[in-house]
Amino acid sequence: LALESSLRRALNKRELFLEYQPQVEMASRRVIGMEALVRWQHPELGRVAPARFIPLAEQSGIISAIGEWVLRTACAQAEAWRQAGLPAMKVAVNVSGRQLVNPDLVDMVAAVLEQTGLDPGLLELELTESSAMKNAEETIAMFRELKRLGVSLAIDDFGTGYSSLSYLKKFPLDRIKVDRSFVMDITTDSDDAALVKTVIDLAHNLKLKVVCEGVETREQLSFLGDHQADEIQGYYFSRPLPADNFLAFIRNQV
Ligand code: G
Ligand code: G
Ligand code: MN
Ligand code: NA
Repeated sequence: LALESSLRRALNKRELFLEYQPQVEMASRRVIGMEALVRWQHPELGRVAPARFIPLAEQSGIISAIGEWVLRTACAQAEAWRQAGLPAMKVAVNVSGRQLVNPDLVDMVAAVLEQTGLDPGLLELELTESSAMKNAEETIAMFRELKRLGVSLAIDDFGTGYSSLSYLKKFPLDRIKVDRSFVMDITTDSDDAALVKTVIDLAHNLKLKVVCEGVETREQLSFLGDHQADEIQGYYFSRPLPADNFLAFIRNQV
C-alpha cells in the first residue's frame, strides 16, 4: 500500500521515465522503430521493475494517468527525434488491458497525436493477447476506431494467451510480437522452433508482420532470418536505452 501511494506521487515527482528499445528490420538490419518502456526510479527503493508496479497501477486505476503520460512522452520524443533529422522511426507503446476498457482511450490517443504533432502512422499500440481477448467484441470495435486515427496495432506477447485463431483474423491488426519465451530456445528446442515457424507462416498468411522479441544470439537471429521474421527486438542489438543513449545508438548506425 505504501508502494501504491508513492506510485501516485511518482508521476508528479518525475520519478518515471522511458527507455527505448530498437526494433530492427530483418532485411535491411536497420532500426525502423523502438518500443517505449516505462521505468520507475524510486528515491529510496531505487529501480522498481514494471512487472511489479504496472499490476499495482492497474489494480489502483493509476494506470490511466501513467498510460497517458507514457503515450504523450513517447510521441513527443519520437516527433523531437524526427525534427532533429533522424530517419522516420515508429514508436511502439504498451497499452494495458485496463486502458482498453476505458471508452475515452480513442479520444485520449487522438488528443496526444494532435498535441505532439506526431504522424499517426508512426505510432503503434501494443496490446497483450490476453487483454484483447477478454472482451473480444468490444476490443474489435475499439481497434477499428484506433485504426481510423491512422495508428498501427500489434498484439504483444503472442503465444502466451489463449487467442482463438479466428479472432486473429477479425482484429484489424498490423503486427504480432512473438513472445520471447518462444524465441529463447528456438535453436535448441525443436518444438519451439516449429511453433515459431508456424506462427510466422500463419501471420504472413493473414497479411500480418511478425516481430520476434528477446533475440539475444546470432544463432537465433539467423534462424529467424531463415524463416522470414520481419523484425527483431532483443539484447542482441540493444537493451532498452534511456533517450540520450538511444539517440547515440541511432547516430552511430547512420
Ligand atoms: O523491461 P521490461 O521489464 O520493461 O518490461 C516488463 C513488462 O512491463 C513488459 O511486459 C512490458 O509490456 C510492461 N511495460 C513496460 N512499459 C509499459 C508501459 O508503459 N505500459 C504498460 N501497460 N506496460 C508496460
Ligand atoms: O512489452 P513486453 O512484454 O514485450 O516487454 C518487453 C520486455 O522484454 C521488457 O522487459 C524488455 O526489457 C525485455 N527484453 C527485451 N529484449 C530482451 C532480450 O533480448 N532478452 C530478455 N531476457 N529480455 C528482453
Ligand atoms: Mn511490449
Ligand atoms: Na512482449
